[in-house]
Amino acid sequence: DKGKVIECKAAVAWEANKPLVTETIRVDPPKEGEVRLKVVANALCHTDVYTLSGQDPEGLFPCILGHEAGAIVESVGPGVTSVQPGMYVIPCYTPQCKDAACIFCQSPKTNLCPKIRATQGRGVMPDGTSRFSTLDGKPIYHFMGCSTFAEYTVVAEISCAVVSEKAPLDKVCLFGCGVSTGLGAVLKTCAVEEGASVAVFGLGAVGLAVVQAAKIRKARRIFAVDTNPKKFEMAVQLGATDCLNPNDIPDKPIQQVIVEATTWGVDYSFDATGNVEVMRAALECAHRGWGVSCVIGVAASGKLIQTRPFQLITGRSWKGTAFGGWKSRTDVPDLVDQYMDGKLPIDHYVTHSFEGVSAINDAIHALHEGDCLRAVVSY
Ligand code: NAD
Ligand code: AHE
Ligand code: ZN
Repeated sequence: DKGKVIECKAAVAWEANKPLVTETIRVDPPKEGEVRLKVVANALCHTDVYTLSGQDPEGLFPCILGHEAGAIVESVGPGVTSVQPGMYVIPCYTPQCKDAACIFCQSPKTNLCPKIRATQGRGVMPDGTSRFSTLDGKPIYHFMGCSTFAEYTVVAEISCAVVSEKAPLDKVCLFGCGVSTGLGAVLKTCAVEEGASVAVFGLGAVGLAVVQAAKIRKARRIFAVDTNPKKFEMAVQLGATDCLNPNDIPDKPIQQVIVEATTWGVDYSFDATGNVEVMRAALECAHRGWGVSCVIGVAASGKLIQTRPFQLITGRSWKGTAFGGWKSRTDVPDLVDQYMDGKLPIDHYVTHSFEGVSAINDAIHALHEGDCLRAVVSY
């Protein structure tokens, strides 16, 4: 079907806070520098739910959400050289253009390639138009440069991480966002060292991947904090040494509990909740003199973080991570290879599996239920 419009099923978000509607849509062929993908499996990340809820200032409707997927290249547009039809790819919302003139791609300090960020945030492809439309010709917005709640999607070539064709896409799709992010926050953004103490707030797939990576780095003590105690079993399996439910300790701020348990606080802390009060607690439980706190969670529109500046004066620092700091096209294939070699297990994050695009609403329901880490929908 190269060069032709494809009609296929997609779960369309028509408006905020409404269930997705399964529609037959039209997917245009890829233009210059673009790639059309057959999406094989999609895992639901909390961020999709957040945008659907209407709290994302960049949330545009109608759109096709989804950004944690495994796919096969269907066809490529003019000028595309790094992927070919049939290749296995993970679409990455943080692209990597690798241009010699891209100071971000050339810097080892960041993964935040800005090449297509502006149009991505406006829900369109780099030429300012959409490849998705309804059967009666109304355009549908893209999302995070991925839009994987559709059987076929179009993404930029620079958003495609080529991975092993032996990889099970219904598992390695997790490397498209949450699991990579939690792992990278520890291994890359904070470069946690052996023997460090760590606290992680929020034990969804992102926070649990923080625990898993802290264990890989041989952290000495790993505090796992969640208001949902169902999450503690997996946290302990992955290496948490102390599980804390703030609701069990109503008379003391959770940061105080962690500081008292460690004398001066933890070397590294991570927010994986998106709650700005929790971000403050995470900063304030960091070690006097050198503690680093990393924001991973995405807060709702209009929310601000706060703390006493004294917390920073006395040596704590606040940082954040997007996609765990991984340079997507370089690093994601490596993560997949480590998984394939049995060195980086991730199957435990897949708690729910469904079939067909229309089951994405079931995945959303599962993520809300509280015992779901990742719900994977195979198309
Ligand atoms: P999730 O919904 O599966 O997990 C969130 C967890 O936080 C749940 O276990 C919940 O019980 C817990 N929680 C909620 N309120 C809490 C509180 N007050 N104290 C302690 N725990 C609390 O979500 P996820 O998919 O793991 O994503 C986590 C966050 O990370 C989301 O905000 C998501 O948008 C964000 N995210 C950011 C990036 C990035 O690159 N920065 C990437 C992926 C996801
Ligand atoms: N659109 C939001 C910001 C959303 C946000 O911060 N997204 C994270 C990724 S969440 C993945 O599940 C991120 O990495 N952002 C960096 C980027 O370039 O988007 C808003 O506030 O406008
Ligand atoms: Zn995500």
